[in-house]
Amino acid sequence: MKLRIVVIAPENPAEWTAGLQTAMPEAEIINHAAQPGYDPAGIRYAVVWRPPAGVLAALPDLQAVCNLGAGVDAVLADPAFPAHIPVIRLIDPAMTRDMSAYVSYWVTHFFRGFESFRTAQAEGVWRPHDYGGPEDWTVGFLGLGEMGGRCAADLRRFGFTNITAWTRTPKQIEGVQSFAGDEGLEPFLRTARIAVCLLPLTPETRGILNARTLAMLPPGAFVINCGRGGQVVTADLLAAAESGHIAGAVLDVTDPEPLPPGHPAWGCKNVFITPHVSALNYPHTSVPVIAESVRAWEAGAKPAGLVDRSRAY
Ligand code: OXD
Repeated sequence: MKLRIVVIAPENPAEWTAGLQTAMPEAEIINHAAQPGYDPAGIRYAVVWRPPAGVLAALPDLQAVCNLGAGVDAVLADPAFPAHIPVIRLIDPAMTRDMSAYVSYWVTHFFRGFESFRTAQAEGVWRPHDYGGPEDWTVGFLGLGEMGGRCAADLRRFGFTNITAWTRTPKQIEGVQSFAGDEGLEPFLRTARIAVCLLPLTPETRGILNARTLAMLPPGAFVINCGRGGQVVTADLLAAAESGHIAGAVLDVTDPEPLPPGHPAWGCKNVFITPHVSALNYPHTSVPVIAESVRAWEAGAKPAGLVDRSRAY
């Protein structure tokens, strides 16, 4: 019997199915959306993005879930999803590269004060300003996984010599000052002129950026959130941005998401919203990674990105 894999993807399921079929001719790839009534027996893998609750629990022979993204919170949020099924998050080098470019763009935007040129242009005024050096700016990462590590390394190439990171347990990465655990959060926040959130969403990280912790950032700090919307208490961020304590923020992820029309965040002039596009995944780069994970699991090996379900990332 052929290896059976189901694709449960809300966007472009046909493209993902076709891509996987080409990469894995040895398998039967089923498109959940287009093949209603397919036989769930013998399906060993589900390739998913935000699967509807209960769908995975209906696959009796499921061996592992391959998530079409780095954050697996939506899979783990399904109360019916069996606790023993392994989940593999996507580590796509193209997404890691794109995230780093996105973060570098916004760090540059904020530290060079590019916004003021927009204002000057609207006034028709030639108004250069000094911006100091990147070494004067401490960029602090909340979360230092695959993506955070790449962002930190790339920023160092642009001269950001003061890079810090806050993680659950201490991490040693060249050129990055590590802070960890509950006791490390305040000293980490106190120095971060630009705080970049790349954390997974877990019960511990939900609401981690709130009125109390935002107040620990230096006055005039900037916040970039590319983790999950639930990590920022939006009302608290908007209040801090309106008071000027937070000089600017960019939210690529929001709570709720998508941000509904009329939400106050749309109108906050120093908060930029991008619609969850910091690092998109495309079949031509992600499918080979997924195929490798499935083949590794079939061969009894541990694929990169295997989630520790006790930590939820
Ligand atoms: C991801 C995402 O989890 O794009 O990779 O949000």
